[in-house]
Amino acid sequence: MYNAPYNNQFRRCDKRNTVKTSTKLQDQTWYVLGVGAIGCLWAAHLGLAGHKVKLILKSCRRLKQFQLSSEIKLSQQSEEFSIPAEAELANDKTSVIRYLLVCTKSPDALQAIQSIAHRLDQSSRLILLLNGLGAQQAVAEAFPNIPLICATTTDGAYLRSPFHVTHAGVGETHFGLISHQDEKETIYSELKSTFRCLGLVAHWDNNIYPRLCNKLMVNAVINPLTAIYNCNNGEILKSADRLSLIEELCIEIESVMDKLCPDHTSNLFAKVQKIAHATAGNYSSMHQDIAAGRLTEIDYINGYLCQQAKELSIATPLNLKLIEKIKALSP
Ligand code: KPL
Repeated sequence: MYNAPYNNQFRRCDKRNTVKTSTKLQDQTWYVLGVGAIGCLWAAHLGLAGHKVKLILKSCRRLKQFQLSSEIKLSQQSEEFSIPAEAELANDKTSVIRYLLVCTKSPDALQAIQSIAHRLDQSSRLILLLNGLGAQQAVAEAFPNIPLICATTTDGAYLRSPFHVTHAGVGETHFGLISHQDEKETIYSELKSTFRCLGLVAHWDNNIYPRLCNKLMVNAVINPLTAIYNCNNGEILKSADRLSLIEELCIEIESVMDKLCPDHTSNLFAKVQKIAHATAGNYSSMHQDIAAGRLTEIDYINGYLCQQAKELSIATPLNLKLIEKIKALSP
């Protein structure tokens, strides 16, 4: 299912070796903000494809930790790669950032981008690979002069240790422009060549909103339920009571999305069961956030849905209940 991951021009590193040379196809420096599993996965693949990668870190402690090796480790399909990268603090530099990939948690996205606002201009390509909805709109309002690209992924990844990512499930990432539509063709042709050389599957969508909504709908069921029941994705399917709650919840979510995004895919109940089954052994990101005492993305998933529903005068009692329960479990 992978795209041909490595072009002949790139030297592929052997197991546990470091990528020593690579002939750059394009002169692109990619900055990555948010170095969780997905941020590291993309940073690693951009580096493997020959781009210069710079991580923007939020503390001196993280910077020092990264500089012990100055590389990102990627484990995938029983192979290990070490990809050299650079890192800097948000306020350390002043040079303009042209390619910025934002993979933070949704609640942190706006503030993180604002911390480097002085380095962004109209030529910047701002790509938001975030969960849920709401943060993208806040960034679009705060940065009206910069074309905003949103992305959503089904790749599965987890961090083994800081800056060491395992690509656990091969999925796809879809990108699309949500502002400055007049620049669509230029931006698309620019990014197309980057995506083509990546070892990740990436597609451009003319309308990314339905895809963001589809992901949100699934997350609005699996994420809070796994956190509330303190279980993995598969276990939410394991009782008749849980299944009937899921079914009712799906109906409520669809009633909102039918109005909000008529292009969403149908039969959420079947889709949730399929995804929970396919990722049965995984713990959802919300379960992991609660377990680690972090703020969750509930306001950008079920919260976004309820807020939109309120404007549409649609009742969402089940979603409101889930939000209340998650907030009670959150720090
Ligand atoms: O996207 C996910 C998440 O955990 O955020 C799911 C689909 C629930 C997979 O774990």
